[in-house]
Amino acid sequence: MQSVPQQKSLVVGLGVSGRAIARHLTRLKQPFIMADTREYPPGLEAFRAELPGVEVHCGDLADLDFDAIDEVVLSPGVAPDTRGLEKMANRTCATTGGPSIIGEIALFSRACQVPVAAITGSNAKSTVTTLLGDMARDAGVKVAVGGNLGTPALDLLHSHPDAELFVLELSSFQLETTPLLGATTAAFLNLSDDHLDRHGNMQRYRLAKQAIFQGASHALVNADDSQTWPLQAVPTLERFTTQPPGEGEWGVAVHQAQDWLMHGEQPLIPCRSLRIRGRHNQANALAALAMGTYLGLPRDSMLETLKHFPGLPHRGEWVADLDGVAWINDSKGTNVGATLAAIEGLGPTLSGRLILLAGGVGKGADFTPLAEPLARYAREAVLFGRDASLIQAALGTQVPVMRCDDLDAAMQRAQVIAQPGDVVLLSPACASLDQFANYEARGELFRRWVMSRVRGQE
Ligand code: UMA
Ligand code: ADP
Repeated sequence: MQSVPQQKSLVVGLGVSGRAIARHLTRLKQPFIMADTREYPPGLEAFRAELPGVEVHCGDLADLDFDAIDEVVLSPGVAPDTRGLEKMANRTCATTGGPSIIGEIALFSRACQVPVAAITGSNAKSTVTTLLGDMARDAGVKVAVGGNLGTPALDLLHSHPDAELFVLELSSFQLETTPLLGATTAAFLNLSDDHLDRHGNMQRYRLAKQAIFQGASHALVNADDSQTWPLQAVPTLERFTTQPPGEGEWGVAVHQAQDWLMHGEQPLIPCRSLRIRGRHNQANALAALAMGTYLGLPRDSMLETLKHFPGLPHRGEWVADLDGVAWINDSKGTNVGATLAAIEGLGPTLSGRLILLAGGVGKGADFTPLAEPLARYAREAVLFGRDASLIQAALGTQVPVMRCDDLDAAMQRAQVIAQPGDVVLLSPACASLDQFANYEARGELFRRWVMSRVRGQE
């Protein structure tokens, strides 16, 4: 058994987040040891090179002497019920009086002195986080943007000592270990099946995300998705919707014979002035405008940023047209909610049919919601990857299905059956990790494949 001196923290996970936690505690001169449940974690050598004096434990956490540990700081990928941690689960931290198992964002909240805009949801977090960050920057605010997206929050704190605002994308894994975030403005954008392999059921997944409202001054929720509404009272509550808004709500309504983003009865901008497309992106724009308004950003400046915002790669990104067929990369569609938004956004605009490329790691999700919209719009669902059979079973007999070994084969199949006016959409409704390093690698393969055919035609 490894002995640990009194009042040490234990940091679990040698990845991006764990290294940011270790740097932060080093700066604070707070004693800690690192641990990773893998015997040979890939980040070990890099960690030792960066922080050579730090003790590292690799393997089963149950081998550690938890009597000498005051607080455990988990990386997001490490579940709080990991073997060994039960020894800490019901303990109170002697130093803080709070729970003895926390995460990186709890340390961030303790240290951060300036306003925080926090964004969660099953989908659209990165889009809204980036857009709000751009709006703040364009309005002249010294803003730092990161969290689950890009730079870890604790690294941002130190790389941006003069920041006037932090805009953070936060995952359910991060929020689950954040007892009191204290955001100035906190948005819960939407909830659909995701990460059920970690949280067990939708109720626990929702509860983890609800932690975003702890200590928030302003809560922004989705009027069309009651799962996002706070379970406790919040000082100021606002709502966005893709329907005509009620009083004080942010929504979409017809004005001068076209759809506009609205705040209550006030028209803000015609939807067709936005570069990002689809109802779901209108919701995203409204969320950023609502949060920006609460933060005091000037409206004209925010609308100007919004007009030019191109969206992020791998999120409904048009790659090219091949023989009259549009190929769209939505590789970040890693859950059913995102894929539904993509199908329902594209479906009504099609002159032909949709060919959906989907599959990978399903994370325990229910795929049946895809059946009805695919029956309406799809020429075929071309399925690949580990959980292709689960998707096929959920689609039933209403949707023609073809099974392929991998994405490359699925794209070849799509090219054979596509007709002018069709759209080939990669929106897998699954994580990529069975066949790719990450969703970016999956999207890059798609992009390369399409562009090689485009060049072949030149
Ligand atoms: N590890 C253990 N035991 C476990 C699980 C992991 O010891 O049971 C160790 C691994 O061996 C590895 C380390 O933990 O050494 C990895 O930690 P991690 O999985 O928390 O990953 P990080 O590299 O620290 O990245 C994390 C987030 N990863 C996850 O939530 C899985 C990153 O989000 C985030 O950008 C980063 O912190 C900085 O905040 C990624 C993600 O996929 C992009 N997020 C999910 C999503 O967006 O759907 C939630
Ligand atoms: P996140 O960071 O939550 O994963 P992203 O902005 O990266 O969010 O988008 C993830 C996926 O969700 C993409 O496939 C994107 O097209 C889709 N998406 C974007 N906005 C929405 C929305 N409002 N509702 C549902 N899906 C959305």
